[in-house]
Amino acid sequence: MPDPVAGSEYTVLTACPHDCPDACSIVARVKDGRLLGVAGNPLNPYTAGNLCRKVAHYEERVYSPDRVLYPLKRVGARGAGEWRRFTWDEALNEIVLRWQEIIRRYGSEAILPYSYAGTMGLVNMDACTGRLWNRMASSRLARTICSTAAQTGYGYVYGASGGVDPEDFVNSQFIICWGANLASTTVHMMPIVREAQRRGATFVVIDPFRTRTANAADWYIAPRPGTDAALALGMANVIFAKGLHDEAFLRERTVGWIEFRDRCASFTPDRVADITGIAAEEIVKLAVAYATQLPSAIRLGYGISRTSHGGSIIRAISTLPAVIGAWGHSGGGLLLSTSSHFKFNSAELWRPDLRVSPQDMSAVHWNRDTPRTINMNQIGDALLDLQDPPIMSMFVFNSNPAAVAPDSARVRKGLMRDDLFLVVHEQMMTDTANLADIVLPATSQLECLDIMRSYGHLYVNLCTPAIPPLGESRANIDVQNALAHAMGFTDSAFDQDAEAIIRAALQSDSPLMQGITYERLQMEGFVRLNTEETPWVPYKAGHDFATKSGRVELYSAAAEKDGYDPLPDYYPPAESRDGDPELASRYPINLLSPAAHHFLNSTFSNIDSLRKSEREPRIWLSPKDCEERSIEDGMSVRVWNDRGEVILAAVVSDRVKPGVAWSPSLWWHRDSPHGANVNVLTSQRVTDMGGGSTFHTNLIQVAAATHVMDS
Ligand SMILES: Nc1nc2c(c(=O)[nH]1)N[C@H]1C(S)=C(S)[C@@H](COP(=O)(O)OP(=O)(O)OC[C@H]3O[C@@H](n4cnc5c(=O)[nH]c(N)nc54)[C@H](O)[C@@H]3O)O[C@H]1N2
Ligand SMILES: Nc1nc2c(c(=O)[nH]1)N[C@H]1C(S)=C(S)[C@@H](COP(=O)(O)OP(=O)(O)OC[C@H]3O[C@@H](n4cnc5c(=O)[nH]c(N)nc54)[C@H](O)[C@@H]3O)O[C@H]1N2
Ligand SMILES: [Mo]
Repeated sequence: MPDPVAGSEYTVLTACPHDCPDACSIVARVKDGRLLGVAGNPLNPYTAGNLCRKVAHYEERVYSPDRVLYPLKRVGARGAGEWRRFTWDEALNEIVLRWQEIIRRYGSEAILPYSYAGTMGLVNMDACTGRLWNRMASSRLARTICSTAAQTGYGYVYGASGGVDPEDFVNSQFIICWGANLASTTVHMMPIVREAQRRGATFVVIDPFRTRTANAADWYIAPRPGTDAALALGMANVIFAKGLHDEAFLRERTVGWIEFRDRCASFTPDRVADITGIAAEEIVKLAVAYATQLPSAIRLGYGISRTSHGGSIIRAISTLPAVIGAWGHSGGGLLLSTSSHFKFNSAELWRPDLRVSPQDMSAVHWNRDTPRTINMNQIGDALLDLQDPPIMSMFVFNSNPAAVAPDSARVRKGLMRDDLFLVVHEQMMTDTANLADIVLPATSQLECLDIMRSYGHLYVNLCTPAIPPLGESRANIDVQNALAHAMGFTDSAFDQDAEAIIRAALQSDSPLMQGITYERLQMEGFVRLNTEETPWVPYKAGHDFATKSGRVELYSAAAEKDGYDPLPDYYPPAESRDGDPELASRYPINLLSPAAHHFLNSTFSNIDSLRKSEREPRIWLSPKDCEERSIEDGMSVRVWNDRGEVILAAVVSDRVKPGVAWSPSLWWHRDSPHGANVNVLTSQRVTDMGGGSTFHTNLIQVAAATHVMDS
């Protein structure tokens, strides 16, 4: 931290840590150790001096009345909110005594670290997800709630998620934003899109909900939820049939294009129209425009992959740029994620070398050689049903599972278990922290050191602390190192502080990482990956894709080996008219619950000004569905399915078609009517590939709350 002169105002170059592709460079203004405000760093070409609504008044979050400032021990009933302050030493001792007892009786797998991306820092996320837990042989967490379905589907085609440079979209003539809500979730991409539009590009949005992004589009297309694979394969079919494909690219740089073309042939415009609800002529028009208004690019979202067949959907859409040979040309290609371009030294972060076997930790008879893995999307069932051993302790950090995980009623029941020892390391007294036995206070990013990659651009950011930790809060890495020491682990890894870990992570042979040093990051705040040019065009002729063949795998032997069809296909969503007619007859409406504009998952949902902007927990319903149910705008409605029930305020709106509903995520249960947010309705079912979440494949019924319904 800089050593300021008392009474003077100064600035610190730092970065936003939140789970967002934009990973902004920030200038923090500080006086006497207090944060006065933040602004986007004007020198970073992608941040361009702008911050989103959520982060623009970050001081509201840093100094929120919900901040946890001291270690707290539960004194009343679980969830009653009665706490006693105690010291860090007492807290660490108690945790370790309980854990040692659990390991002795149940084995180390009875302990589960549960985390996601509260901070995306490589130190306080990546390193904290490996190291200690490897050494403890705890159960492993499959971190699947967000991106693994998409990564797996995309990976079968391209090997790794190395999308095109977002700054190159200004050079596109045709941009499809597909299942992404850029104007809310990737706000720094919108000025780039607008600039492309000024230069003549057509901007298309494909989304069952007419989002803010769709309002900025030249052409908006609303498919039935979960049917996009059919649309993509249908577009490919039109392109092949009209001879608009790039045969040279297909021959030289793909695998299996003939088999792929034959597969697409069954996706005629009429069949696709029937599946997607989009007119056949519009499908043809879209395919022709995509293949002829060159260069054309697709911005693909993760949101669309949170459907029962999300992996197959992403896989099908991802083939399109190869069909028209869009790769390797400025303004062309596809961007799902840029993350695999950041080649940090991941072994130095995760430290797989620290792994021991559960058998090394205790002599319990059910111990395996390798710890089991628990899918975070099924944490409700895992807490309630798993045996040999049951989960006896959960250590939660960087996440708020009570609010964000699907099938909330089950999750909450699991977290309420009397015999569960629940420790939550948090900044805020969240729905999850409120159920804990011990709450440990966490620093905000402005109070600790870290380094960030991005999944939406090509800049590395250093998060330099701007202010001292509030209260007794500590960074994740410091807490986990302290726990390791208290457990008696003597490995030198646990003596590494954030700076040592960052320096180790920067040791990389990748040409893209050359010249990125800790010292330079300290001076400049951010450094662009060492690309040949700006904007950067990856995968030019002569540069391999990351698949085994080095080509785009339209026919995937890897998929076949994993038990999937080697060619992409369309599958009806599990909960839908075609996927489960019986269920659809009882629950005729498909609920989508994607990102809210003013919240970030459940982060920021406790900040007064943002809560005011988001108004109240709401659900958008079509005029037809409302009329049939005598629902008027603003009315409280009951929304339910076999998993549970919530009360929401209805918005009668033609932004959704009949049979579709939209409710932005995520309010805290604490702030929701009857203490239940939309995740009471979502299911623990996982995607076809990658074990991902299915937040958008959930059928519901709706009725005016004043009417008594039989359920
Ligand atoms: N303001 C804000 N920003 C965020 C977040 C947030 O919560 N709030 N979350 C952050 C995180 S963790 C992530 S992963 C990213 C997510 O960023 P996005 O990928 O943009 O995610 P979502 O908004 O969840 O979903 C995108 C869109 O997919 C649409 N969709 C759902 N089902 C389908 C379908 O079957 N077909 C099509 N075509 N579209 C579908 C939804 O209606 C939604 O508008 O955003 C990050 N940024
Ligand atoms: N219905 C529905 N549910 C969803 C989604 C959806 O679209 N619809 N989106 C899903 C997606 S894409 C995702 S990624 C998940 C996100 O799930 P989570 O990663 O759990 O996301 P957040 O709700 O942002 O909770 C992060 C928590 O980490 C805390 N935190 C922040 N920084 C730190 C730190 O440095 N240390 C510690 N110890 N804690 C910290 C924050 O205070 C916050 O409470 O939610 C999923 N849930
Ligand atoms: Mo996410």
